[in-house]
Amino acid sequence: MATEQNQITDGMHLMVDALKMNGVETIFGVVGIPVTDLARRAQEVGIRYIGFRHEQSAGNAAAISGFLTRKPGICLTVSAPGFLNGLTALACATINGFPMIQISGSSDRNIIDLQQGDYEGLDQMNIAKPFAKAAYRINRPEDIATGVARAMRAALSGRPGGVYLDITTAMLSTTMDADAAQKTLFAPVEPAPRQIPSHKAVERAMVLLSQAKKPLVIIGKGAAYSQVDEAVKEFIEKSGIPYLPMSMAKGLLPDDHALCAAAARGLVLANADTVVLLGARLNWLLSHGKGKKWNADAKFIQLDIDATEIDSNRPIDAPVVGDIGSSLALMLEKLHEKSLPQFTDWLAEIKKTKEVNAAKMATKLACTNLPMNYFSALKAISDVLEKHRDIYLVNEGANTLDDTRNVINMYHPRRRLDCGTWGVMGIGMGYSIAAAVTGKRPVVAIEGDSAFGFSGMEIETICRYKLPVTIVVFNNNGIYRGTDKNLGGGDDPSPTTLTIGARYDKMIEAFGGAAFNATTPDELRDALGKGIDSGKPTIINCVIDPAVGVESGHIGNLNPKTSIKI
Ligand code: ADP
Ligand code: TZD
Ligand code: MG
Repeated sequence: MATEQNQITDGMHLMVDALKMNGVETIFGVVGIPVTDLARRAQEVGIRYIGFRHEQSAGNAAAISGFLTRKPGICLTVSAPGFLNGLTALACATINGFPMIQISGSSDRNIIDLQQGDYEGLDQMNIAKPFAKAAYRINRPEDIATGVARAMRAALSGRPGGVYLDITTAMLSTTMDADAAQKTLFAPVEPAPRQIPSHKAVERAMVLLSQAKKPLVIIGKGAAYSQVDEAVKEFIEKSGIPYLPMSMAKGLLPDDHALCAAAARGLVLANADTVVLLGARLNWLLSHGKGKKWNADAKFIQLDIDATEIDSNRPIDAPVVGDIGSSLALMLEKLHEKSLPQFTDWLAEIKKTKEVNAAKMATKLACTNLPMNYFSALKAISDVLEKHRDIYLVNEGANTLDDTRNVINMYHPRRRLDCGTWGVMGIGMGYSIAAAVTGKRPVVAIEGDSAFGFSGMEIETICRYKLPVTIVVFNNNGIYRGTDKNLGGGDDPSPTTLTIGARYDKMIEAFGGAAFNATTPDELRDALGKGIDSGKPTIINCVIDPAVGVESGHIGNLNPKTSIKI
């Protein structure tokens, strides 16, 4: 205790003690009034502090470290603008179901509540509420342990999410007897309790599954988050049911698994008669489980920890509400008692489609045109990543996102980190930093040139902490493509155009990182290999044909349908 000689402590010291007691190993943040000393003290007691250039990236880092570790990631922000900068990431964590706590300093309640205009004054907790799973404020040091425990429990239990924890300037400087303060500290017992589904629900699901002729399992990031990788694998292999991985569930089973139906996605959605949702929501990413992509007569079994998710988009025939580990364990017991029939014809149909689609993909990947298109560039990247199957792959953009997801195979759980449920741009550098810091492995970030711009300044953070991150910027001069013209005929670039021929690699030279410009697949292969092998911060500016991108990547259909053509 820094203040031991006079036997007192204060809110700031006690807050750090509480975080330490709760097992917090890393804080991601940006300092300033009133949290600078809190970050200093955290470092002093051995909590790693990673200082960012913008709170949104710090928040994204916290969120994804929560996904990777099943412990809430901690983001520290200053009052008002810093708090608001972090709030997008907090909202994003909540939407994605990632456990995270944004701890923000705030200014004087008496001035805020009377709206008298404090320095960075804002009624932060009330603003955070709609974007967070829960929001709390600690007004007295004696409440710190309770506040932290409530935040931990709210972030982790049930469907995980983002929690806001407000710490006032007055509370941080309020003193307290040191012994009495220590006695208030505790860590919550079992903050993420198991949720066991009812036997009836499991029985109902297994009866339905036993009647299936063309079953399909859809594995979502809820299953990836649960870290019950062996149970998922056993369920798929023992049942012999083909599966589709959602984007961040790729690698839970290796993408080259015989039962992986990703390359026959259209066929399986349109024909499956029984669908098992394993920690995946029927949101826009699955066309809400209805419409022309789906077999209208399909029956649904849904495994989810959140009962309110069931029936959210279409009736669910067999809900299994519980944590995936508990639910799968009970379903596996039933499978061991009585195996399902073999799905020979269904699997043969899928295999045939996979082979046709694989041949089409091989033709695309073999393209030798220059400048490179997405596929020839991704083929070069894939050649290198096949030798580094355990790296983290961070990915954002439109075409850059969709084509990378389809081309780059994943072989290990929780290694693909991307735009997630909102399709948000700006996660790239925050996710890369957290993956390197928390996952302690090399990271390759494949970034659209527009996407990279949202968090690009964090390359300084990557260099400052000497992180093994290689960033490949797919530079097609713009959002979706770089060839659009200003319809007004003026000199301004079109809304989708970025700087033609920009050299994103040069940016990292300012901070001592390695820079490559790749204009051919060979140059790209060479640069990526060097970046990964060096373990040093690296940017590769990868020149992509500006004309080949399609509007909004694979989701152009979501644009408003105007009857007058632009
Ligand atoms: P994806 O985007 O991969 O389809 P979603 O984020 O839409 O995945 O869905 C994940 C689902 O997993 C959420 O509905 C969430 O409630 C659920 N979930 C999260 N953790 C668990 C868990 N431990 N057990 C069961 N379900 C979980
Ligand atoms: N702002 C935020 C926060 N998220 C978004 N998704 C968007 C804006 C809109 N948007 C997309 O949906 S993709 C994208 C934007 C701006 C960038 C696409 O361009 P890119 O990728 O260079 O990253 P491609 O390869 O050129 O398609
Ligand atoms: Mg682009």
